[in-house]
Amino acid sequence: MSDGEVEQLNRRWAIDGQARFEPGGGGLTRLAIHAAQATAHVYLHGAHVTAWQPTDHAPVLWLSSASRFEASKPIRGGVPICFPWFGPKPDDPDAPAHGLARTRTWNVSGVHVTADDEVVATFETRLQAFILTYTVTVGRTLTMSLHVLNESPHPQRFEAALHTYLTVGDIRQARVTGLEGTTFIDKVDGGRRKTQPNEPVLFTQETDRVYLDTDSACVLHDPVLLRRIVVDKSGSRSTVVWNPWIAKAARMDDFGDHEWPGMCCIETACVADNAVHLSPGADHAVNAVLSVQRS
Ligand code: TA6
Repeated sequence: MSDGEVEQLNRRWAIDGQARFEPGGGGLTRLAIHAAQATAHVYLHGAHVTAWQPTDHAPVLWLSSASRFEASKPIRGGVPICFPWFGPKPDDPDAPAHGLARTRTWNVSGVHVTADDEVVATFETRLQAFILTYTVTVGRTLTMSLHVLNESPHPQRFEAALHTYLTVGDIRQARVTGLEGTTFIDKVDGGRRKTQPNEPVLFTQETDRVYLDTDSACVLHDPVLLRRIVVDKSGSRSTVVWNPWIAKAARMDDFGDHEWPGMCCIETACVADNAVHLSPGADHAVNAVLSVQRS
């Protein structure tokens, strides 16, 4: 985007001292938000939230130091939007993993400040049979809402995930609660379906699990940073938990070999058995709400 186009966005949408478009990584345009109680970055590339930091807390979202910032590549970290499929496309091995939404440039459709001094930014894009509207609300909590409208005359099925990367002091000492007793697809064990015991999710190896039929909020307990990150949700029946561990991190060229202990994905999703089916003209919203508590 040219300087002129960025300035045009600012003339239309900037809010003095609270929201302004600027060149970010790789020259890609981002919205820099300085709300009363938090800061954040959202790139037009993928409508990708890459940073959220409430006042008096360490950064909450994790971003790889090796991330690409290129139009053809997803940003590694933050909250990629996976849509309209999750993971590899079953009928097309050449299709990009996690769909098309995270590598396209979204349009800005609104920026405003609420009565509670939260900054709300809205982005839109048309993708296949769908109109997507993504609303990001920045304050002491971070709310991300992906609204999907089927604008076609035919029934449509989609998968979606707000693929949230969280910063953690040391994944080997962290635990995730909220999924006890839930069925999951274990992607590091041939996709076998298992049941989470009545205990937290602990991390001792590559962990890649799609938990199904769960409406529960999850809590990432971090005894190193002495905090809990709560991932609450609505409109989502799946939760994905992922850490690549040593070997997979080394295989990803946009993920630092030694970064894996510092991150944990807790993804707010509608995937596999929980994919969404929309009649013509119907809509659905997937909502994630992040908050941080000292522990
Ligand atoms: O959500 C976990 C996962 O599906 C893992 O299997 C891993 O592939 C991760 O997503 C990242 O996918 P990406 O295409 O962004 O490298």
